[in-house]
Amino acid sequence: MTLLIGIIGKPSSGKSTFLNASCLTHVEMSELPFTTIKPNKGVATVRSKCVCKELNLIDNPQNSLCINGVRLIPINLLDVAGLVPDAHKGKGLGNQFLNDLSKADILIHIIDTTGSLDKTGNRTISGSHDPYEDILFLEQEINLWYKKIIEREDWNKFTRAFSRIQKDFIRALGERLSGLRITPYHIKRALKDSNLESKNPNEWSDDDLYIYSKILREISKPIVLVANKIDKDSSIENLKKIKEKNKKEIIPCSALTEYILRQYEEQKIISYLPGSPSFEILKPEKLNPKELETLDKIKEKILQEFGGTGIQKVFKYAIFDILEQICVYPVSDINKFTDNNNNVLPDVFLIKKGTKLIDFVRDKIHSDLADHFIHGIDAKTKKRLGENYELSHNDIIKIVSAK
Ligand SMILES: Nc1nc2c(ncn2[C@@H]2O[C@H](COP(=O)(O)OP(=O)(O)O)[C@@H](O)[C@H]2O)c(=O)[nH]1
Ligand SMILES: [Mg+2]
Repeated sequence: MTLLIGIIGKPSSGKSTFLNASCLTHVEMSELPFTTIKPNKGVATVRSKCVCKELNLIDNPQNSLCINGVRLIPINLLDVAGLVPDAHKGKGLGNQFLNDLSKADILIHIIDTTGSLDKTGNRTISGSHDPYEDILFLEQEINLWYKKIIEREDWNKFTRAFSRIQKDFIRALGERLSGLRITPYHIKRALKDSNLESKNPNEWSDDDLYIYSKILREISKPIVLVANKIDKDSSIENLKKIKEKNKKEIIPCSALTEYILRQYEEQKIISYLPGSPSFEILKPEKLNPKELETLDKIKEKILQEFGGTGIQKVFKYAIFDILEQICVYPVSDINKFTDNNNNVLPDVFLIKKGTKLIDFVRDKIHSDLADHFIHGIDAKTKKRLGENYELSHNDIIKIVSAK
């Protein structure tokens, strides 16, 4: 299954712009809170150096793209409507918007770093709002949403059936959380990390329940912080202040800049590979002096300063650093690195580091193939691989099965 990234943030922080810029879709963008009522979907790509380079092959990818030796691997994005404080209680259609996030593997918090929008996304005196507060309130809303799903209306009645934490409690809790892509592993790890492993569930206090919800949320839907609108002077100041208070990584970004560059690129006025720290003007005659000035500013104040618009950095950080994904290339011919139709290095899959070969086959290729699995072969070394082999980044694998 393709990874799903949920884009969250208060109204007008730039979520739709971020989605449009990374996918070049055309979702309505506006200054008015709640322009986005239905979630908008898009497909973006994350980059990884392709194995075609090390093997000196010319590939023809099927499930991805390869540009100058860089694989562009699809990821799904979902832009949900703006979340306001008390969203978990239903404020601003909050419940509906939070439920849209159920299937997300990771969340990207687009922060309005300018400080000129209040918590509900309405304009306020510039600089009067501290964006750090948005980080706190939004994280809390997501945690409280989890808590609500866990405790429902009947937590006391529910927990009475369990005198201590056992398999049946973990299974029952798993059922409550089944819509959220939460595994028994997540549930157990959160019990351990919250020190609640040996506390009888019907003795958990409200605080225990919150801490458990928070830790479970951190494990199952981590939040990546993005300081958007970094093209504004006030944002630079605010980012400094946020970094003093907040130890988590925060990635500076200008979604609007990416959007502008990709539009010029679509019209072939500039050449720009998204994620790169520079662009080249191909048709200066199509640009008026004001546009030329804007592009100059983008080059100097964004690209040179931050090494890019930030969008690709966000994906790279989310997928490879936080979700710990690696790239695996299945093939059927270990000498030519092709599939059955002679496509060289046709597919690449993102999977979690440490995944066993048999689980990879079952989840990403075919359960039938997993059921009749004999062994795998590492196409680079031609070595046999057993079902418990732990896959590594850039492995090229052939599966031998009895079917
Ligand atoms: N200066 C600047 N403005 C931005 C940026 N990203 C979005 N905006 C503006 O912020 C406003 C709200 O954007 P939108 O994407 O509709 O926000 P959403 O409500 O979070 O989806 C629009 O006027 C955008 O042009 C950015 O990186 N820099
Ligand atoms: Mg929007």
